[in-house]
Amino acid sequence: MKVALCGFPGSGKTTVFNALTGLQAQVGLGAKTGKQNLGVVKVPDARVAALAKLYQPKKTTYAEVSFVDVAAGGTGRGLDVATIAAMREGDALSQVARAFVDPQVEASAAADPLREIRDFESEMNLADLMVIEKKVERLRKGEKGQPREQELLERMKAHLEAEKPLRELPLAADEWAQFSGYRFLSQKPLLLVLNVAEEEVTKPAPAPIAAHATEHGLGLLVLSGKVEMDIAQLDPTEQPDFARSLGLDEPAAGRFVRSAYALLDLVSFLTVGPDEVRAWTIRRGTRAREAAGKIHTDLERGFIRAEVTRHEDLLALGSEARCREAGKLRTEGKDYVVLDGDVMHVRFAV
Ligand SMILES: Nc1nc2c(ncn2[C@@H]2O[C@H](COP(=O)(O)OP(=O)(O)OP(=O)(O)O)[C@@H](O)[C@H]2O)c(=O)[nH]1
Ligand SMILES: [Mg+2]
Repeated sequence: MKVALCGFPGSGKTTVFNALTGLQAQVGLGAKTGKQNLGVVKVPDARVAALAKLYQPKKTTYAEVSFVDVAAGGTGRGLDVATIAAMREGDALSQVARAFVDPQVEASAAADPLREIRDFESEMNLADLMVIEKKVERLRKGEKGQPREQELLERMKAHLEAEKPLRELPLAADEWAQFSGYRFLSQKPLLLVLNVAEEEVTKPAPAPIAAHATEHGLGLLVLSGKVEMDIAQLDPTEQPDFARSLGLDEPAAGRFVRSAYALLDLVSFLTVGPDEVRAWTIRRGTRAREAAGKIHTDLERGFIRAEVTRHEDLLALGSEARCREAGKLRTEGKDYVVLDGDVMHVRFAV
């Protein structure tokens, strides 16, 4: 999964990027250089850690999320071509909105995050609208399109012109499917990050922003990029205690990744053995055969059955053999819907 961190210049994207990845990309320069930062983080997962303790495998592999810090290039508030292109690559977008005031930061006197959120949404709607208008124009002039393409695009156009993002346009899944190549920005899941001042980290989000997120089905996280960046630079073993000393339950990286998973409706299943204990990411509702394909295409093609245990049972009983004796190991067919935390062993023929 790839999350693109975006937002207006100086909102704290690079600071948040550093907080999430533990990297040390240079802050305060992005808008001038147009430089993008890339980083990968492991998804914290206590189940993987516990299973690794049980199996002592050669290798332990956590699920990963990659982040790209999309420097808001250009001059004004608008989105330039490179920024839009980088955002289109994301499976999800996360807009960092500035809620901190820092006298050292240029033009940082007043913060109006809700306005920033709305303005940025308008920019994303506009970027999609421009693409759609061009296509509609060509179709009107006689370019051959898919069946119903023009009709649906006209509906999207009207929707965007009413200043509503495409994720709020109720089209059927098969209607959306033919437009997947467009990678519309306003259709992507959006996680808002309210970048607050150091002394505000333990406060909930202001009511109007929380209401906005709820009303529009957006994720929302409150954090201080600066504080979290300090936490992320510490040794991992010291991070939880330091976070707690600041009144935080945990570092933001964990909260962020969980929110992104929830927003994208992602879950993890697990595989275990002496070689590797590993978490695999799938969309909720994925069936066993398709899930097996995540591990290897051979496992999908030659799928026979899946042997499934719950990680709780496996941890409590100590081995798959004991789970079998206790009736806790199920045999499931290709259409079994894999659940979060299932431990799966795929039987297949090559
Ligand atoms: N006080 C305070 N300052 C912050 C916080 N987050 C970022 N800043 C400061 O705000 C300035 C801009 O932060 P960046 O992380 O570079 O912002 P950006 O969104 O990446 O900016 P561009 O890449 O230029 O668009 C820097 O001087 C940061 O130190 C925060 O939580 N609190
Ligand atoms: Mg930056």
